Amino acid sequence: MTKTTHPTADRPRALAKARRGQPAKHRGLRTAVFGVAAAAIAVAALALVATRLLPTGPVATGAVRVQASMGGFQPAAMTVKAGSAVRIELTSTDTSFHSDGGGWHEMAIDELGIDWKVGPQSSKVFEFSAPTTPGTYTWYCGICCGGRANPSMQGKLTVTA
Ligand SMILES: [Cu+2]
Repeated sequence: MTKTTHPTADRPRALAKARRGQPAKHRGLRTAVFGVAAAAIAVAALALVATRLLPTGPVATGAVRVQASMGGFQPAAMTVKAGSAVRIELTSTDTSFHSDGGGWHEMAIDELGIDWKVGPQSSKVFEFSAPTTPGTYTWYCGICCGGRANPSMQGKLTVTA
């Protein structure tokens, strides 16, 4: 026996080297995971902001844009001429993630037989003939936030002579 050094004598050094190498690798992984998470959060935040900015495109030809969200209607009042043809572009600016109504909103006027519904983050154009006699009507959304009883989910249609 001439060899005095055990074959695995330098094992601790190898282990130490491996341990030194490991954290760097894990740090890289952690950075990657954090980066992906941060990017996902940024995208989610942008999506939320985007829902507030919708819609950005031009309104449908000859239509009045009415935006509906959990906060109410915008505008919440409209004046039309008696007997006139009215086009309304109804838009829901809410996402489907809303637990109350799933982003759906409604514009209903019982007296005029109007009951229009629009899905999350979408627009739809509706047409109707204004009544021939002047008056005021209340429109409402019965889908979200307590439905018809909720004063913020209402609007006023004024029909003038
Ligand atoms: Cu609603």
